[in-house]
Amino acid sequence: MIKIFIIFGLFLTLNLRAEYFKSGIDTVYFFNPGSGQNSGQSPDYFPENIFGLPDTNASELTPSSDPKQICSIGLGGEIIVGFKNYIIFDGDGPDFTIFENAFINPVTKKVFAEPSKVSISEDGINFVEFPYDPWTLIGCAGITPTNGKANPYDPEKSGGDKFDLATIGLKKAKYIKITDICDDILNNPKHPFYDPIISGFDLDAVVGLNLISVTSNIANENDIELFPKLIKMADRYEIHTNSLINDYIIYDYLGKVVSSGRFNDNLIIENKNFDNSLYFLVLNSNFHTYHFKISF
Ligand SMILES: [Ca+2]
Ligand SMILES: [Ca+2]
Repeated sequence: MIKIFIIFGLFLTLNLRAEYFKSGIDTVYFFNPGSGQNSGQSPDYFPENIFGLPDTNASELTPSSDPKQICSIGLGGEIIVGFKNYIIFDGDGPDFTIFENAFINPVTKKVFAEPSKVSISEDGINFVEFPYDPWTLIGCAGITPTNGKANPYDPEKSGGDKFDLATIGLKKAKYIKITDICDDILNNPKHPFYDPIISGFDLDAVVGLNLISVTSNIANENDIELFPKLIKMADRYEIHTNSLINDYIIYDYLGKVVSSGRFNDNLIIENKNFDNSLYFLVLNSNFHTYHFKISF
């Protein structure tokens, strides 16, 4: 009878969270400005004006329009941004926030919105779009004012528009594409957000909330899971990894399955449950299969 003990626990959850970094973007991969507004596009300001954190002076009634802080993408414009040393990961809750300079019009009490659609990609070629409603603009960037006085890493208070990779079923992404869709509103005076002075999406900042370093414990850039660590102790093996391993299988040297099951955060394999022999441990995740040789 082989017994495998699986450890659950808050302790591990906390450790996993500690692997995530938070940062403003620091890289522009592509920029194709649209027509209309071009404020903040000159090299005097761009791209520093969209790097780092959102303008601390921005609030829901006083949007930032400082070209040192904001780059207008223009009508139909498109920009692809990201992080030099990080990949965005699907952690708990929202994974990144996009800050534009939307504001509440004090007369109409309505948001003055210059929206973009947002899509993300692992390879920079195939992008998956976040769903949005072209009428309510829910799911777009550029619809929620920035609260510059709040912690920009606190999506509950920071304002801006939040995006969760889980919404589109992606585990990771390296590229964020922001595409202005203001023409859809300008061309339709019946649109609830119609305003003749709409002039295109204005990007202030993009802040990653769940980031993983591409250089730490990672076999290559396309494999951003933290590689599982196999630790041999006197009386057992311990396998430490993040929570993305789905299941494990142990084969004997003849290829017969001797144990298998769901994998939850951690795995302990006790010597006393195995013969003095060679075994193969296989860990399966959505992205990868890991093979280990273990012997007792
Ligand atoms: Ca800015
Ligand atoms: Ca998430």
